[in-house]
Amino acid sequence: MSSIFGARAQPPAPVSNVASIALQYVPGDVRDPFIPVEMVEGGMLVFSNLDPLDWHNITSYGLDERGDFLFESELLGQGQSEIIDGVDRLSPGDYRFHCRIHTGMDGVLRVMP
Ligand SMILES: [Cu+2]
Repeated sequence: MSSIFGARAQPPAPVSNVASIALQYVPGDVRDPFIPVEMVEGGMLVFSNLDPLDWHNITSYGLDERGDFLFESELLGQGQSEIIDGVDRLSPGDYRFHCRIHTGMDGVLRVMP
């Protein structure tokens, strides 16, 4: 079937979002009430820092076979957003992550098949 995008077009990757607000990830923070960040395998995840007071990022606890982080964002200031590198390569499962500069900012990303 042809489309306006042409025969070789891929459907757009589903986009999920996670924000940081008041030193917590929303959603995804490990504290009660725990609601993981959910994304579809192969999709995109956008991180937005909505915290007026601090810079934040997202870094996986897990490492790949080369010793690199499975996924990581840049450090973002207030109002900045970024597509997180590496999440599109994750297999289904739960992945813990944290902020590089704030101990206690911990979250979980859930990749769904
Ligand atoms: Cu932080």
